[in-house]
Amino acid sequence: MQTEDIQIRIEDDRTGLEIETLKRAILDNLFYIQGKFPEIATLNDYYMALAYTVRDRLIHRWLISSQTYTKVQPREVCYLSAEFLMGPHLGNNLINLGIYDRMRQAVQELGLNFEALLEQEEEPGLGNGGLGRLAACYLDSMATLDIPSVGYGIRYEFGIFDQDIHDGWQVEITDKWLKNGNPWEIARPEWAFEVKFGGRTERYTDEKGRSRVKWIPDRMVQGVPYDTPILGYETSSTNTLRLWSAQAVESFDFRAFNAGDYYGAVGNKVFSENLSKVLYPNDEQIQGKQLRLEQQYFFVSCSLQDMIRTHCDRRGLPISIFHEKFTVQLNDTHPAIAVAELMRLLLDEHGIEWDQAWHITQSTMAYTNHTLLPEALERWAVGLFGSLLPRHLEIIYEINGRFLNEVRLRYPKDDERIRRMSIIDESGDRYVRMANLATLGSYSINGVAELHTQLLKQDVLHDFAEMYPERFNNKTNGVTPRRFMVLSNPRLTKLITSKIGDHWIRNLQELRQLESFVEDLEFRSEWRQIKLAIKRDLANYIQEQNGIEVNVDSIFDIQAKRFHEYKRQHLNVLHIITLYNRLKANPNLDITPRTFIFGGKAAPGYQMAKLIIKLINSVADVVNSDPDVRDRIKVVFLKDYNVKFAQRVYPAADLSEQISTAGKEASGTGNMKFSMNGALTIGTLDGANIEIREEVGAENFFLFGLTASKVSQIKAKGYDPMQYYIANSELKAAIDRINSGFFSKGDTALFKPLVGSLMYQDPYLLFADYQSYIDVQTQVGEAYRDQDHWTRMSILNTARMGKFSSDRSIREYVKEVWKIDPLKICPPNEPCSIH
Ligand code: GPU
Repeated sequence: MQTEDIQIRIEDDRTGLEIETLKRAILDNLFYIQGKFPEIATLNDYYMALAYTVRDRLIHRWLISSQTYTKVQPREVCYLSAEFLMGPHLGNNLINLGIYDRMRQAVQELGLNFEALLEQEEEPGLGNGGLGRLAACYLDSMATLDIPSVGYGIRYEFGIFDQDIHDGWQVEITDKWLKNGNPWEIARPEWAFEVKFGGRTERYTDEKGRSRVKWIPDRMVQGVPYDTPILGYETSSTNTLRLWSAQAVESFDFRAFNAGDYYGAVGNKVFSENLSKVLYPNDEQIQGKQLRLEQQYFFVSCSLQDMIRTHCDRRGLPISIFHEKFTVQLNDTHPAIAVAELMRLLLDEHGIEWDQAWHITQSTMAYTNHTLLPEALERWAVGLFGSLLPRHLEIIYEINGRFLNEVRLRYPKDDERIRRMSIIDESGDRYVRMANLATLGSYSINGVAELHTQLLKQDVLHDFAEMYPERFNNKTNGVTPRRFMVLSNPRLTKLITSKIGDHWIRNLQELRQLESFVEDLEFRSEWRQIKLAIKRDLANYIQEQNGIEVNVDSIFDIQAKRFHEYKRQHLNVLHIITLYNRLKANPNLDITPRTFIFGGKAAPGYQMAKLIIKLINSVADVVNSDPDVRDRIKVVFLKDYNVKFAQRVYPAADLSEQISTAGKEASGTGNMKFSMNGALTIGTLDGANIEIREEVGAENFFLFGLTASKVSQIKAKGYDPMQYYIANSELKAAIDRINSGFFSKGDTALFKPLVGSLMYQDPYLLFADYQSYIDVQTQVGEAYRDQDHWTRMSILNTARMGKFSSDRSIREYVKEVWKIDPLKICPPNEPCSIH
C-alpha cells in the first residue's frame, strides 16, 4: 500500500470542537457505538458516547506522537510499575485537551447532566495508594513536558477492592471495573509476547563454539498489551500506558487437547489467565506468594521484549546501543527482576558476552526506593525463586559472585560486609534480596524525599552508598496540579486564574504571585467563601452517605490515606477521645468545633489496621450521639476512599493530618495535595512534610513530635510506653476509656489487641508523641478562631506549594537521571514544521 500518499484525514465529526459538532458526535456515538437511541439509552450509554467523543479527539494526537517517535527515534524512558492508580480518565482528558467547559456546555445542551456522566466512570483502581498514584502523576507530567515515555504495568482484571463498612468493620468487595467496558483502552493482540515459567536450564555449544544456556520452561503464558493514551496538558504529546493482560498460549495445550484431554487444556487456560486476575491489596507488606512473583516477572518480561522489538526490529538499531535509546525506571523493587531478565535476553537470546550485557543492563536501569519499612522490603525464598525462574537464579548467582569479588578486593577480610551486601540473604533460610539486586543493577538509585534519601543511604543501603556514592540521589515526589487542583477544585482554580492568569497550571511556582494578595481583604473573603462552599458539598455527601449532619463552620480535620500503624490513625483517635473526655468532664467547655473525617482502606489480612477502622467507627457511634457533646465534635468514616473520592476530599479540608512516626513515611503525597488546596498541615518531621514546612514557612505549619533521630535514640535505649501511660493522666484516661468497653458496648476484649500493643510495645511511639500532638492540636483550635489569620495561612500554603508539582520532579529525573531531550509533537490540523 502507498501509505505516504494516504494522510490521516481529519474528519470533522471526529475532531471538531464546535459545540454543535460535539453534540452531533455524542449522538452519533450513542447510535453507532452503543447501538442505542435516546429513549432506551442508560446513563452508562451516554457516558460511553461521551467518552468515545473525547477519545476521538485525542487519538489523532496519539498517532502523530507515535509516528514522530517512530521517525525521530528519540531516547525514551520506560516507567515500570506494578501499580498505576490512574483515577477517572474523562475529566482529566477534557482538562488536558482544554475542552472541559465547552464539552460541559455541549452535554448540557443535549439535556444531559454533565456531573452525573463524569461520576458514571468506574475508575481503574490498579494500585494501592501513594506508589501507584505517583506513577500516574508522573505519566501526566512526562506527557506535559513532552518527554517520550511509556508506562508499563499489569492490566489487573480486578483492581483494589471496593470497601464497604458493616457494623463498623471493613468488608472487601471485588472491584469489577471492566464490567461496563473500557472506552479508554485499545487491545493490541497482534503485539503479544510469550513468557516462560519453571522447568530447567541446559548448556549447549553454539555454531561459533561458544558455551550458551537454554531455558526449557514447563509453562508458557501470553501477554497481550492494552494501550491507553496519556495526554499532556495543552500539548500534543500523547504517550502510552501499556498494560499486559495474561492469556493462555493455545498452541501449548495442543498435545493435551489432541490426546482428548479437553478439560486439562481448558484448565491450563484458566490457570494462565489467573496471572493478571487481581491486584495484591497489601500496601507495603510483602506476602511472598508465588503468584505475585509470577505477575512481576510476567509484566517485566513482556515490557523488555517490547522495548527490544521496537529497538531492533522496528527501528533496525543494534542491540549494543539499547541503553542509549531506552532507560528503565523501576518503581520500587516490584519490577526489579528486570535486571536479571534483561541480562537473560541479552545473553541467551542475543548471544552477547557477559561484560557487555552487564554494561548495557546497568546503563539502562534506574531504581526508586519508596520505603524503609523492613516488612516491605521484598525478598523471595530461593527455593520458590529457582523453581519459577531457574535461569534467572543462575544469572543472579553469577552477578552476585562477580560483585562480591569486587567487594572483597575493596574491603579485604570484611565478611560482615559481604554478608550484608550479598544479593542472597544467608542468615537463615535463603532469600533473594530484591533491593540489593535493583541497586546493583542500576546506574541511579533514589529516595523520594530528602530525609528518606538520607536515611536510605545511612541505613538500608548504607554499604552500597559507601561503595557507589555517585549513584545515589534524591528526587522529592510531586503531584500533578492538573488533576489535584484544576479538575478537583474548579472554584479555587477560577479565583487563582482571575488574579494571576493560568500559567501556574504548567509552572506551579507562579502560585507565588498569590502572596501579594494576602493582604487583600476582598481576596481573603473570596478564598474563605470558596472553602466554605466546598465544605458544604462534602457535608451534603456525608449526610447522604453516613446520615451524619456536620457543621460546615467546624474545622474539617481530615486524615485520608491507607490504614497502617506507622501512619498512626489511632493517634488521631486518641486526640478525639481526649477531647471527648474533656467535654464529658466539663460539658460547658468552650472548644473549637471539629469534624474529624477519615478515609482509607486496610489490607484485608492486616488485622490491626482493620481494628483501627472498627475503633474509629465505634468512637463515631458514641461521640456523634452523645448529647453532652452537642455537635462540637463529629467523627465520620467515609468508606471506599479512592482517587475519584480523594478529588472531593482534598479541597474540603481545613486541616491535613500527616502524623506518621518520624522516619517511617518515605515521602507522602497526600500531604502535598491537601496543602495545595489551602489546608494547613499538622504533622511530624517526616518525609516530604519537612520540605513542605520549609516552603510554606514554620509559622504556617503545625509541627509536633519527635524527630527521626530522636525516635531511633529512644528505641535504642529501650522504649517503655507504660511510663508515659502512668505519667500522663489524659493519655491514661483515653486508653482506659477504650479498655473499659465504653466504645464497644461493654465488650472489653474487642480492642485488647490494639490497646495491648500500645501499652506494652507501641512500636510507632504514639505514647511518646501524644502530649506534643495534643498541645499542638490545642493551638490549631485556637488558631482557627481567628478566621482572618487562618485564611492568610491557607493562602500562603497554596501560594508556596510550587515545588511539589510532579512537573518539577520529572524535570529533575529528566536532567539528572534519564538525560532525555523533550520532543515537541505537531498539533493536528495545523501546519507544522517541527519534524
Ligand atoms: N508506598 Br514500598 C506505597 O504507597 N506503597 C508501597 O508499596 C511502597 C511505598 C508509598 C510511600 O509509603 C509514601 O511515603 C510515598 O509517598 C509513596 O510511596 C510514593 O513514593
